[in-house]
Amino acid sequence: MAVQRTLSIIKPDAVAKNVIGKILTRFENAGLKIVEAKMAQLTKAEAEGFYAVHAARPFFADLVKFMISGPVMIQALEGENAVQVNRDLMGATNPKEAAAGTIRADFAESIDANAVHGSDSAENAAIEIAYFFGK
Ligand code: IDP
Repeated sequence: MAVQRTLSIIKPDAVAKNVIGKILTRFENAGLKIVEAKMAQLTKAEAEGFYAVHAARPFFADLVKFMISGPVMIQALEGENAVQVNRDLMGATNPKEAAAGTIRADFAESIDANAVHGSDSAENAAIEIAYFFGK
């Protein structure tokens, strides 16, 4: 498996809990390098654009509202098989279904406030990294 990049967002709930460092440490311990990083307060338009694929879903408005409810930390992570490595670290979308020891099992409260975003494919990772880092 080649070296890949993936987009990670530490969502407002996890930033508010003051666990940015703990989450970044998990990435580093798994061999992922943080090659881009920034704090951001997303605008409604930025959050809607980022999650445009979910625009027709019933939870879309709540998702956007949550993502703009406070600052986030956005990173590009690089490493072997980075997309899947990050998805494995994150755990299932619903923290109640996330495997023990995953980020969502340890830091997330609910399917809405679930601590982290991670790209679900190399193709989407390239689009998402360009969306926030412009390259
Ligand atoms: P993922 O973040 O695990 O890739 P997606 O299906 O891409 O999950 O959904 C994007 C985000 O939308 C989730 O992380 C979660 O915050 C929110 N979401 C997904 N499904 C639901 C739902 O059924 N109710 C409320 N929020 C949801």
